[in-house]
Amino acid sequence: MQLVTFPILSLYFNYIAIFTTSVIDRSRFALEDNSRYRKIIHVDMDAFFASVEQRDHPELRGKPVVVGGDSKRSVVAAASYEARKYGVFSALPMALAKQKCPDLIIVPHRFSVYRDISRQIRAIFNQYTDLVEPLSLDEAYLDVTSNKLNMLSATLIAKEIKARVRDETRLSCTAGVSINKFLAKVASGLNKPDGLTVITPKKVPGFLDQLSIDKFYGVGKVTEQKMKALGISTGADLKKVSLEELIRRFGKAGKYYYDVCRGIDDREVSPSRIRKSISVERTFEENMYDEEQIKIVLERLCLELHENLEKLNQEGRTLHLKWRYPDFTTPTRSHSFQQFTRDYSVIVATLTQLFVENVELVKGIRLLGIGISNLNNHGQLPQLTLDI
Ligand code: DCP
Ligand code: CA
Ligand code: CA
Repeated sequence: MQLVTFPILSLYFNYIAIFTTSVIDRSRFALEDNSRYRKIIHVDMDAFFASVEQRDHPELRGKPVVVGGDSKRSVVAAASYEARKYGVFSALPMALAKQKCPDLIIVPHRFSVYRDISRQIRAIFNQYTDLVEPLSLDEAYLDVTSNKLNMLSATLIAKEIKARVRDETRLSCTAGVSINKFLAKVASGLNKPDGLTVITPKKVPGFLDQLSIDKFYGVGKVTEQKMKALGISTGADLKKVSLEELIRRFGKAGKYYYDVCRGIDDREVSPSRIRKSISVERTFEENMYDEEQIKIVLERLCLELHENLEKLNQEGRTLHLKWRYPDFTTPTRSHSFQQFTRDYSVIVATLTQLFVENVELVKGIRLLGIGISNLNNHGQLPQLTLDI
């Protein structure tokens, strides 16, 4: 919400280093870091989908724009900074967004364009290091402790990356630089848009002590409320709670909270694991015999598969169908294409045909599953979950 106070900044290339104010400081960070600390950068594109639409449609620039559908059930996927001034944010129901901002311009998404830009920025990251871990289409962690250009200063790398992203995509991003993933991620959220925040090793304890609990990455709305009820509203408060109590109250995450408020986060920046296939399945409570009913389930599964492919920025060449008879035999059939696809209608048509041609419905079926393999791993993204 603090974003609203920085609308003008998006117009300029702004280097905001609230924790690193001099060149001397920065080089010291580099030296210190070189021997004792990792150098992690987190980069996140500003108002990603909305900025892309403003880039490609100049008439939308400076206007309140959202990307999303315009039906009753649609929600805002992305909001331009101009739209945010009206209290319009992502995940807000579109109807409500229109009430808040009557002049709102609603633009449909162009997912393939966003995916291409995602690849472009990843190619820029890869010029510095192979240790790039995308968290979603528009953000990634980079470990630049040792990097391809032998640069000592992570801050300088972040500045270069910001400039290259701007040159090559005509879009702005915000970066955070620090000694681990947690701090880099939090740092990149502080000065949006077009910001760069560096938390040097020396500044880490003071920074964490004053950091309000809702800014801690990994503390969601529910946990925030729970912590507030326990009198924890800053990092300093969190540090006073024992490990035992945190584990008792928050389970496994308790250890994570205990560590991160002390500046400890040993998670590696791990480039995406290569995924071989994506699948979804349903087991029925009772054996199913009715073709129309099963086709409804099949369509539902196809939609889930299609959505997973979009989420993971993936496409594949081979579709699989599997089904289980009451005697637990589980046949499978597959069909391959020349081209990669994640098209919903192609998925439905292909799997429906496999289903009609192969499944002996008179026997009844107790499970239906579908999947896709031979994935195009170029655009691969890891699962969009918080790995704590
Ligand atoms: N996105 C989406 N649905 C959501 C959240 C996000 O489709 N519920 C998409 C649209 C965003 C993109 O992912 O543009 C990146 O999400 P971010 O959370 O990084 O948000 P933005 O990039 O839009 O804004 P910010 O400048 O705050 O990062
Ligand atoms: Ca973003
Ligand atoms: Ca993001």
